[in-house]
Amino acid sequence: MKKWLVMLLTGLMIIGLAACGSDKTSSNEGKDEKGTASVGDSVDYKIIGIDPGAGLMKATAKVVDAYGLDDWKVVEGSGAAMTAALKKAYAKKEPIIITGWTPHWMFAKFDLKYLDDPKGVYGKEETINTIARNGLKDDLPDAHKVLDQFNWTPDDMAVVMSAIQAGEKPEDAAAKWVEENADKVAEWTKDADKVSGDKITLGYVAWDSEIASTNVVGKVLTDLGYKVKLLQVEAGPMWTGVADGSLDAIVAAWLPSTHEDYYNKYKGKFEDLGENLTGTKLGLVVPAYMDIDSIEDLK
Ligand code: PBE
Repeated sequence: MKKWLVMLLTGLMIIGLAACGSDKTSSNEGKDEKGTASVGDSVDYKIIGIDPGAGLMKATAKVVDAYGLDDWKVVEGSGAAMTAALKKAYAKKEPIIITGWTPHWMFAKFDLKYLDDPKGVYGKEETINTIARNGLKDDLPDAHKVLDQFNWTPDDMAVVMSAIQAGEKPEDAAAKWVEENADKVAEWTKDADKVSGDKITLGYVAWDSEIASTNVVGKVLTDLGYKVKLLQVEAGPMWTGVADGSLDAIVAAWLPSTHEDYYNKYKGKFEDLGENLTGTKLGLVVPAYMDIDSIEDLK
């Protein structure tokens, strides 16, 4: 190469670098005092949410408000899209913030942490309740009895959830759990008589926790002789369905806060059969390798 060309190019490079450098120092937006990118920058100010009807999304909107996260966007999607995004980010050790809940298989599969919620916007530990349509007790008393007696633990649910996550069909994972937990199932079916082909429809949303529970209860009712239909719907229609009687029951009511709006809207139009699981949690969840601990760190 000609000497003058080398000099020209070198000169241009120096000017270019200087321009970049001055650009960096003049615009300090989104950088902390050390000059490193903020958490917000690193995830494009996005919180990966789930389906818009979920109580978790409503709670997260309140969180954004309460903590003044005005620059942030909660991305709508689904439980499956959220876990897919998490899986992808985790594999590359990239930062990601998701809306999460317990019980969920993701805590067994990935090393994750809940961000502290010092304002307590996500609320306290909740229960998952079973809700029956009005009149179910008279129409299908044995199913009603089973639904009323159904209760298990987050650990039980985790077994089914993890099997599904590992690739088993939900109905197969549920059948296996039912087979291996005959004593628990015997408690749920105590004093319930066999039927022959009575129809029952259970509604559920495609949240991993509810896919697991609904399939297990569906299997128990099938074994009792019911012709069971599991109907996947959105959260709003699930509550509307059990209130207007188009669904016979749901085992997916997160109370008292997550589904509070739905619960209050249809109060009197359904029968609350009480809790089937205790010890749930909602919140913002990040991989443990991220260097933040509190929702306040997002500000
Ligand atoms: N969830 C799982 C649901 C209830 C079950 C926490 C995503 C919700 O937010 O409504």
